[in-house]
Amino acid sequence: MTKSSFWKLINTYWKDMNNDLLLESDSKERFDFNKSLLKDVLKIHQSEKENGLENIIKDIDTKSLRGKISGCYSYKDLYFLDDNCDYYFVGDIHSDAFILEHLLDSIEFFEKVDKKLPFKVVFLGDYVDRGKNHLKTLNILLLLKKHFPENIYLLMGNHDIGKIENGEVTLYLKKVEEDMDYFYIYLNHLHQNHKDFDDELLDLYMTFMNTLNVAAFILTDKVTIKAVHGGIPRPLDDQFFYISDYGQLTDLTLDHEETRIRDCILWSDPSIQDKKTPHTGKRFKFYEDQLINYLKHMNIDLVVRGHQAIEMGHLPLFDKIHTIFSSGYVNKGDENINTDTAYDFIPPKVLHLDVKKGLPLKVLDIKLNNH
Ligand SMILES: [Mn+2]
Repeated sequence: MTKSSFWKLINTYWKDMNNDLLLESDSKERFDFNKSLLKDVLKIHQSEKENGLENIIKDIDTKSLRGKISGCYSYKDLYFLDDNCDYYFVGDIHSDAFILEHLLDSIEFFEKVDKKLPFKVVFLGDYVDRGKNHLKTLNILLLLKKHFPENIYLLMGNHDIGKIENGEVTLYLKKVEEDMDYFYIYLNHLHQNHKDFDDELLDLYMTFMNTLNVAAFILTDKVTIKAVHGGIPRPLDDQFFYISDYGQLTDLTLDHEETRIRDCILWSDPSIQDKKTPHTGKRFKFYEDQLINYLKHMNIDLVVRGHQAIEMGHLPLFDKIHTIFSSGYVNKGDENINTDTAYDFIPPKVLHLDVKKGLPLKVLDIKLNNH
């Protein structure tokens, strides 16, 4: 699929549409387009998961995987990607469809695809909530995964999971407001108010979001990276010996502070404070020595994550963890022309691993006419 046919298809359904407008208009064609895309991508995700690593995984050490896998594998909701190619990491998008077009331009996505250059784009989750274009954002991501399954990898963020049952919305967020800027509240509204937004479509959305993989281990010749939305599991006496299988990272069982281990890696944040504050719950802070112990335990070099709306769009800490945020302003002259974003104070960024050069990662701007 070419760049122009890609955007032509998106514009057929989504030109000038946003959360507010969709509520009033006839949308059967849009809903049907969504349905078929969701079905196609769920099939792709299913086939990735069937391509499992069960026979190869022995322990938690990434070293044991070297030379044994090739391409993309999935094991217990984790990706293992060992293609020795360039990687791009995209932080939180938050229903900002506008940024996706400029982001793909900034990394010359379609040009690279045309030239058959090997590369992968890893999205770190939080696709929905807050911004102005939930469904268009998801449509773009789904269309990308459908047509470029080996270039696009979609991880789960804490905003992406939720549940709607008999008209009741359950979110895993602190605040639940009756606000259309929350994706699941919006979905529930569509389901209850549009005859063409049927049970099947609602179920497809929930299945897609709730079955996304939770982290990706990227193994290139020079560097091993864990990509994830939040961070690391909760330290136990600053250590991680209780994690002895990769699968535990995505476990829904509780850790020693009564929190699902999966939720810890979706929510936790690095901290530069000297004094450790003991934290229970999902959004705990972890410190430099704990991060170093975790990297050693897993035999990885670096964590790349999103989750925090960093003022500059990018923040490296301890030389070992990068926070990246990818929604924000796109200026024309001095004026922001991105009306989809809820973060019009952030310069959005993307991270690039140039496989030939290795570290450090390069920080790319997302802006108008980047090339
Ligand atoms: Mn988040």
